[in-house]
Amino acid sequence: MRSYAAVDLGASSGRVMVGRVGADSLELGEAHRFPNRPVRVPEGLRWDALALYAGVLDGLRAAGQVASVGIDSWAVDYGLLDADGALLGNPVHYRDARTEGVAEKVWATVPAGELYAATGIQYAPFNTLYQLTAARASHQLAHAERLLLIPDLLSHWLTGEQGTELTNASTTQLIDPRTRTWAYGIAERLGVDLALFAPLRQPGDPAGTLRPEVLEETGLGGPVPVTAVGSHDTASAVAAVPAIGERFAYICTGTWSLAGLELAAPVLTEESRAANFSNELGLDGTVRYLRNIMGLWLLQECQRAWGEPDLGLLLREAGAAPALRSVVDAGDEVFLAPGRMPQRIAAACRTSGQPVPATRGEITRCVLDSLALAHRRAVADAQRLADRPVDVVYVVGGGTRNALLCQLTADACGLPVVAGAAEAAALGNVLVQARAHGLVGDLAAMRGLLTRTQPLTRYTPRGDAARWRAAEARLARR
Ligand code: ADP
Ligand code: LRH
Repeated sequence: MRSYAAVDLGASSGRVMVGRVGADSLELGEAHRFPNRPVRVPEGLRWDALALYAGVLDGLRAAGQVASVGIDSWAVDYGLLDADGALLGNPVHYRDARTEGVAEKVWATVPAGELYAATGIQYAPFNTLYQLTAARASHQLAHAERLLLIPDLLSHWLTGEQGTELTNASTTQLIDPRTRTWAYGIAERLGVDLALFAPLRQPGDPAGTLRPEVLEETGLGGPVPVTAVGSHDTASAVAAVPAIGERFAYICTGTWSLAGLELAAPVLTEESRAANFSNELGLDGTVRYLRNIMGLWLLQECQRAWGEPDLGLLLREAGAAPALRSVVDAGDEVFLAPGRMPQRIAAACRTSGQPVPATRGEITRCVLDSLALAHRRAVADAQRLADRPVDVVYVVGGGTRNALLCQLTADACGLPVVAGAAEAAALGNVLVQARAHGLVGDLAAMRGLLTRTQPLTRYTPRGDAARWRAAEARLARR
């Protein structure tokens, strides 16, 4: 048995998990969890990078002696370092308003169709490319010598080494998914200096060892290697989908829902662009062909607006509320920014001519029905666009703890749902480290180990397909 520490930073919380891996065993335990709270300062919405790093150090201390450490986090965001290696300001949050209207400026130089054909990444205002364009005239970018994506930044602070891990790099919209390296031509035309980025790293590559000061602060005995993992949390989570064979779709449900397929090659058609699917890079040459859906963010923001009532109670009220009464488009950018979420949901229902949910239970039900509907659309569209039929939908991430959401997803998709690990990203993170140390085989072997060791819950679709079709039609008519 060997122990690995998985640092997994989600948009709502950070955690340090410890995975114990044996010849045919895999156990995961939580060493430390801490909130990840964005901070609004006069210049905008920022991540508290130092609080995250402090949480990581606390977590490593709590984890105890491990064979290696791996880090994954949410995508697209980055920290800038100056020539002395100092962080230039707090990393900008992807929900910050600075990217409003920026994509159109980028498309004036490289038309959206051409950009998609070269990078395979769906339009989202916060893609790193648009963030860099928004920051072009900023003092910080002018003084930056290095750009490190969030997991690479934390890895740098732990080790002193720098790299750009590939799966997360693919979310910058500056990677060509066919060559799996930088889209040099796109970067040049858009004036992005690729020298800002440290050399690319693959999942499984060594990423240095914990610095002596880190060992001292965490009480660990050195040397402790840091191993590059699929540092995009969704890459790690998809690696930990307990699937057998190829005919499956996955939905990673947390702050976001990422719904799609695992493919051997990207789909770069115009139809795919119009349907807003991304070709993010996964482990072992795979492509994560998926759509970003607003996810449980919608509920998190309602909970915040309501003063954080008990989630179990809310879900029970939602379970008792009328089904499919009103639905909103859970992919709609209007829900991206924080604040006033219950009102925004009510407004969307009102303008689409549906009953306006009033109670907390009704609003929660509207969110869950809308998410399930968005899952249905993504799973159906992905199959059509990639010409890959599926028999089952695997759900992983924090949303697996929400049985109502899983059941509604099965109902909406008309397919069995198998709910895997709530902490799938941490499991994928651990497995890639274990593999780099020779303990596990290829992706199929990793998934085999998961199916033998992790509890799975199965949800069978209840045959109300017509109601979901009708709800879908209601949204399409908007
Ligand atoms: P992220 O990694 O993006 O921060 P997670 O994968 O941790 O998100 O998922 C967080 C979400 O999981 C919460 O917002 C909540 O909706 C859901 N969740 C967590 N715990 C529970 C629970 N006990 N019951 C129902 N839902 C839960
Ligand atoms: C989920 C996630 C998702 C990205 C978003 C910014 O945590 O990494 O895959 O699109 O955050």
